[in-house]
Amino acid sequence: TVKHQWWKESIVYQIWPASYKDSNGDGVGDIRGIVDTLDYLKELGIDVIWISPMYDSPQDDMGYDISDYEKIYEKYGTLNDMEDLINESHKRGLKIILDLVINHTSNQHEWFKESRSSKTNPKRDWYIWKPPRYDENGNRQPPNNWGSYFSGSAWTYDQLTDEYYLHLFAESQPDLNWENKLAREAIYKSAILFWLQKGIDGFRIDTAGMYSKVQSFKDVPIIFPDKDFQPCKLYHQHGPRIHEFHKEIYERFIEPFNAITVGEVGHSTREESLKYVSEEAKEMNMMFLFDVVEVGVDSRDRFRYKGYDLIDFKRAFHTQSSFSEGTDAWSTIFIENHDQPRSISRFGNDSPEFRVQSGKALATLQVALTGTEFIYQGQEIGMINLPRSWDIKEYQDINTVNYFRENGSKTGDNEKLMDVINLMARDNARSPIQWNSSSQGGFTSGTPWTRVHDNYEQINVESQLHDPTSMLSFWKQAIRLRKQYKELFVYGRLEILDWENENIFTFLKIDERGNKAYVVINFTAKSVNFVNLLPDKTLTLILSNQSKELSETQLMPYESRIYLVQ
Ligand code: TEU
Repeated sequence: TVKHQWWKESIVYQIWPASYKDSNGDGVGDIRGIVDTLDYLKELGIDVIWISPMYDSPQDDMGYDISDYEKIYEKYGTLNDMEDLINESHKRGLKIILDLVINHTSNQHEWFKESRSSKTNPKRDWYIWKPPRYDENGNRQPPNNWGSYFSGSAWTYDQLTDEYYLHLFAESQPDLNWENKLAREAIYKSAILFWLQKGIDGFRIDTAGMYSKVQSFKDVPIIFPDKDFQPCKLYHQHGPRIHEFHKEIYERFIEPFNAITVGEVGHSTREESLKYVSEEAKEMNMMFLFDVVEVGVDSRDRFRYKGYDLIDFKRAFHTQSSFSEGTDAWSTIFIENHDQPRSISRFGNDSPEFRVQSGKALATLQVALTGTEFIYQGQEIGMINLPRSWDIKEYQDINTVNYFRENGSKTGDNEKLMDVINLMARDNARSPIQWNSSSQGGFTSGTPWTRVHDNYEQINVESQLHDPTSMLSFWKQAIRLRKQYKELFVYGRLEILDWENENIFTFLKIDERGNKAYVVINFTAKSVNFVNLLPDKTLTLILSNQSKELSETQLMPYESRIYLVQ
């Protein structure tokens, strides 16, 4: 039997502070803005709020480049505001988890400034420094062929000491050296203990599989012959000491504070996943796997898009949501976050005709699956990707900008590249939340740091709040239902009934007593034949995304239904 825990039943809502709500008119979202909307989140049915990095940072990677773990980025507010947010959340029974970004810091962090200052500085070894290699012509080259997630080499040369430092992400995000015990202790004290003592309830652990690098720092095998630098997961994902590090964090900090954690692990086999999240392993409570969000893409390069069909999609959900079945581990459910495009544009249909319908179908799927459910800001009102007509200049994410710089054609014909950028860029998730139909969608009274989507008059919170047929009302209803039937939806076993069907996704959720829910979703923009796969059972409808009477033989475009089976 699966052990019941409050965090398994919780709905977690992710906030990306820069684009959430601006309370002071400087064009950037802030912590006050979050405090002002806590009742809205409570009303939606949220239990836990995850705040993406709000720490002091030069914002090269939107706060995932931290220059001081114990300070707040000026434009977001102050430590006082954070304390208020924690208190005001707790008053409403909401928990707060923070992003724990400890694979790297910003190059503006004091630790790195010291580390780079000389080869003999006591903090030199807190980061990963290596001497250059020289090619046959005597030209200086990086220590190996590892590529950064944000294009180019994973190494940057520093003239001051004639060595390179490692950065799996941006040049301004040097990787910490987890082999160094003093560095680890400093991370624990500043990034973890400081915040637990302030009363937060846990962490989302960034890049949780990457801290332990294979220490030989050898070249990786060539995967993309057209590139100078190669994806190097082989030597940094699930490295030799990764589980030791997580056990240390859990035992010394997470468990004593009774906190919860969800690790961003991304890619791993079932066997590897269980090492992180089996209860017995005592490393983290849950993990994010990328099976669903990377369906149809090459996981080593998000802009190499291959496409997918509904069968791939089913397989991805099955892997992600049921890998823990029969074990003491736990899984998560999500289709959006700050690194992913909007789900309606990607997995549904963002045309005006089907946007709401397909959004509700996706919500139906989400609330019915096993695992802790995560929703990303704006998902609840059905926000969609940026308009295709926008110029590359509207894109601000370092991932997108660097990629375009490296891959944009010299002739200026970039239509194909822009198609895939428009489909997959992280910028799609980062446009400001549309609160109402006033100028700038009510996000700010000033000039927004990034452009507000043109559709804010059609898609915004205010217009949906009191409309019982809105996306937002549907999410509320769906969340209530998930909680009401938690044995089935949160804890139940998943059984897919139509693996081969390319149009419809049909599955059962089965609880420990054998009670069943029957879920049917049409994933196409056409009406399709509906064949009831349980003809001799009594079916009671408990959720539907249609306003008309339901047909017994047809499913409308993107129609979704959940029945209880008797
Ligand atoms: O992401 C790490 C990660 O593995 C990726 O999803 C990454 O964003 C993607 O490969 C880029 O194409 C985390 C954060 O979620 C992300 O926002 C940060 O940029 C990254 O770590 C660095 O801190």
